Amino acid sequence: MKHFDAKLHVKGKSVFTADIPVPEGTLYAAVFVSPCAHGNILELDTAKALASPGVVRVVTAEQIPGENEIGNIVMDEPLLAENTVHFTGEPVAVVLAETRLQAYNAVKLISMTVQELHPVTDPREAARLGDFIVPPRTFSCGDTKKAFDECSYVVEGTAESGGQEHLYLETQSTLCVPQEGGALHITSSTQSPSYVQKIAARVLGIPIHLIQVDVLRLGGAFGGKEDQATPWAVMAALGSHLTGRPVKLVLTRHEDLVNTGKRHPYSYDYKIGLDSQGKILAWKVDYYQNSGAVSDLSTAILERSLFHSTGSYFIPNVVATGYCCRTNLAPNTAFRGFGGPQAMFVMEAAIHKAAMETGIPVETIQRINLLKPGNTFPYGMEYTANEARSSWKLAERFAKTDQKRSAIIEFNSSSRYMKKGISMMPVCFGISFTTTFLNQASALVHVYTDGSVGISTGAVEMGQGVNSRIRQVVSEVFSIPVEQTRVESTNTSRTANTSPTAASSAADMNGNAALAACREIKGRLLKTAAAELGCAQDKLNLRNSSVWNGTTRTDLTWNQLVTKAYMSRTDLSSHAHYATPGIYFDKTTEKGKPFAYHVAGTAVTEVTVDCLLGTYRIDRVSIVHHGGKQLNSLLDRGQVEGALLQGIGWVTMEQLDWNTENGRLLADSLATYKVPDINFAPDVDIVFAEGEVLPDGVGLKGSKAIGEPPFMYGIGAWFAIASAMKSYRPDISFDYVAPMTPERLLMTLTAGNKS
Ligand code: LUZ
Ligand code: MOS
Repeated sequence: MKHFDAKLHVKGKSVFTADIPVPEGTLYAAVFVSPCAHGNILELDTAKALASPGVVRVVTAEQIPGENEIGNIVMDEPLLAENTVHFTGEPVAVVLAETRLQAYNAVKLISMTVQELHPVTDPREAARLGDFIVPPRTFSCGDTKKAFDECSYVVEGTAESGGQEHLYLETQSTLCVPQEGGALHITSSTQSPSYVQKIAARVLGIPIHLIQVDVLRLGGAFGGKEDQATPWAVMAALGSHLTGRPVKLVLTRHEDLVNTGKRHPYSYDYKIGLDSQGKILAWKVDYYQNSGAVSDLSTAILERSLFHSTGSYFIPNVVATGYCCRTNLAPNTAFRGFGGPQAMFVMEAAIHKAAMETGIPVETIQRINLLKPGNTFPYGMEYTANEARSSWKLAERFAKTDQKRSAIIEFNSSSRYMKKGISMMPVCFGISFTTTFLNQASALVHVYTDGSVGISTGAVEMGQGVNSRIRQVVSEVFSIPVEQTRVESTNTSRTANTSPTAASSAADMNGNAALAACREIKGRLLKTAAAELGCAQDKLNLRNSSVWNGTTRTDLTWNQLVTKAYMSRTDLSSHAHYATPGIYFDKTTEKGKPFAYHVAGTAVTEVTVDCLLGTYRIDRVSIVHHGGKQLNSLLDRGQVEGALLQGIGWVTMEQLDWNTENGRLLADSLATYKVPDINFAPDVDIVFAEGEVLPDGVGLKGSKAIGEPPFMYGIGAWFAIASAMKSYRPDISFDYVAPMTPERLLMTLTAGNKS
């Protein structure tokens, strides 16, 4: 079954927020943002802007009727700056004008005098200054002190991984339309309609029920719209509230690049201890997270790093400490993997360095330390699957790694500058929001009198195909064609108190809620059928758009049954709630069972590096992915391929740099920020293997979450490139900095060259 939006997308008929026809009288918003990264506001002059053609109002912090606070976890985020600015691109004033051009022209007339202060861009500098968003947090198990003393090898080092721009095709967009009685209808390109609703209510000082947030679909999000759609939506709501007119706010690409946060860059210190065979006995790691100027989701992202501190490996003695370092960058935020990729990168870096220093092959250290059923993670949860090991073994067989390694040795021995490399990348990713209470969802299902079905859930369609999956499972329960079902827009008045569509869990949770609602309706329908047919209800079932009695088809069709039920005054609607069972976490001991399950798999990456030019080609990635029972193989393939390429981009070509003097983003356009395109994409071979059987009610009909885990297969590209570099220059030493851009590659290869 194909993604239902595919046809609309290729015809250009899909509707995004910016496409919605605006009501008469709509005002256009443009935002004046801080031009500098850190300073005290001495003077803000909006008079010229207000006097310019078409401008109706210029909104600044003091006009906010409720609280100037959009924080969700830590209350440190003003909607509009007051007195001080903390990052370039921080919103200061919102101009409302009759046309978009007039609004943008007026923004240029705003002047702000700032007494500039020193901007901090480096998380280690923030750490030295003690500027943390929350106190440091440590996960530990065993006795590392004692274990390091007993190790045959102890290897220490540092590493760094860069940020990443989400580059969703649709920039942050909102249309807010006032309703009677002070109510507002907000269409927002958000992953979190309920956050937009809650924060808008707080900023405006009105109850939540006056605000309805509606989301039809997003043009990509990747985490970039989990928290960071909120400010723009709330600015539009504020504009509507103050003027009584509809307000549309759509960021330009440049604004979106500069004003919104990205994946967190991390700096790392680590120490790894091994026995003489390569068994890892001890692991100590410090994460210096570059959180940006305000907290956003940084604390939750750091927490996910701590949960993934040992990657796919079992290590008995661990101390992992994380620091949320406050810097003067746009608030860094959720991005596919949510701190997991960072933790796995430094784990692999440490293993690689240990291999280089001990002479034990990298893949040996990796393989012998893979998780086994019965192993316990540092946070106290037991690993019950055998997937870390089985996917590794299958991947070796599937990709014929032995043959490939021999072929690479042969190729490299006869090729002077072109060198091939290969790596293995095991991934093990915990599924569930680590914030336990977020693991809930609800659905509202209506069966209409013609037998068609309307479904509302809290899930937001952002291209990942969650609506297709939900339609698929709903059509299965009723045993009707999928065309007879429809998923409505995500709307806070139909589905309330929703968790963000995030953590790879939206299909699992909202799909299960929809299933529960459908089963409820199905029960009522079968009761009607039993009365109608005069037979026992427990023998009846729905199959192929008809009622069946055991193995015989009755004359009662789905459509007739629905009509009969309606005529006998049966409720054809149902609301249901789903809460992921069995999860808990105790933050005082940092132990518990935070995840419903883990997703594991292994990728084999092959590359060719031109060691003279510094360029490389990712030739092929072969993946064995344990995804449970596949629900929709095309959607799964799309998610694995997309996530893989995004992961490869993160560790190879996507480089975000900031000017350390003034804190300004240098890669602020698509001329300077490069993402992988189809020409860069490797051949991808994927084997989907079922793996462990999930308990009932966990996962969606036996399938596992798939949005984020495959991102981390991309990390293998860094290490495959490293392996090619090493065969060009065996004495090389790596600094373990991602991304490995061609420039960095050349500089690494030529470091210490005397000639
Ligand atoms: N968002 C969130 C997430 O709020 N909590 C999480 O644990 C999470 N994990 C992955 C992606 N987004
Ligand atoms: Mo996310 S990183 O919004 O699942």
